[in-house]
Amino acid sequence: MTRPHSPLLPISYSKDVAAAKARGAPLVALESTIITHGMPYPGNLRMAASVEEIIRQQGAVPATIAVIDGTLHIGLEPEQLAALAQASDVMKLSRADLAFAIAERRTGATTVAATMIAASLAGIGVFATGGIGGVHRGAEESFDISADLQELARTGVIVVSAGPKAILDIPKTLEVLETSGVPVVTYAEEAFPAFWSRISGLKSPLTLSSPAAIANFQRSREMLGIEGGMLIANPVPADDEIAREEMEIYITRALASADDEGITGKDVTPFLLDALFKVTEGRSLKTNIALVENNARLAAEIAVALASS
Ligand code: PSU
Ligand code: MN
Repeated sequence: MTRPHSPLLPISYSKDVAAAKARGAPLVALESTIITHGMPYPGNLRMAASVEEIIRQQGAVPATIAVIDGTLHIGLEPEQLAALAQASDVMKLSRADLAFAIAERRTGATTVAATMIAASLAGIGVFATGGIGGVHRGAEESFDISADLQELARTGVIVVSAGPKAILDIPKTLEVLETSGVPVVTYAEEAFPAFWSRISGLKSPLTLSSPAAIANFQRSREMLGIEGGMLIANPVPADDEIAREEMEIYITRALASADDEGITGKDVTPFLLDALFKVTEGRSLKTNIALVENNARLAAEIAVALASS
């Protein structure tokens, strides 16, 4: 389903994405905040390129989304991707400021929320990321709840993640998703994952064990006319995970330094990811890359299944 938008919108499709749309090939959207604010260079570029390649290997076409000099790009050419991965002064765009970057001709990377908006207006129904934003620990004081959650409630895109980032309050994140009517489906496991770890200690609200079953569930939602997105939680592969108890030690340290330095707002998530990269001496990044690759594969399989359903 394509969300209506004005023909005046400065939007540009990459060659591959335009060709895929013309022949009705399955497409998978990818965000860019993970590239510019979630990982250091050059690991970020290697991740972005390998994720695109994995999607192609499954018979789908990747569409990495970003705003470059005020134009909304659906799919980036390799040079654009390489430039974005090294650029400084890139905005982190969510629903609140996606249009600001376009109006002011800025360059900005799209978060889960902004990528969902862009994917939906480009007619792309499946999106792969690492982990969604959610309810931060201490949200009862800080009120820090990611706009990703509201976007899942309203925009009809299937988001494939490894669960909410474990730096968050996962029980509260699940409560908000349930309240907003967002289905949360763990892939092939009853246990709800926690990004770097396969297990969060919580049971998944729903479980489905094949891309075809996920496509079928989506079709049933459409038959009922239920709007909004769906969250797929795809546990990180066992060989790449960092066990929850161990990760919790690092997270506690990272949260303490964010607190010491008075980090707030949009800077919180990038700061914590970087702090974890340092305390784990790069292990958290290795796991992050592995889980995004794993999500890209599943997202492509879902896009292929939807195309034949
Ligand atoms: N997944 C990752 N790394 C990231 C993100 C997701 O593996 O950096 C980004 C996504 O763009 C997500 C954002 O939307 O983190 C959440 O930011 P916030 O908590 O400020 O809403
Ligand atoms: Mn926030």
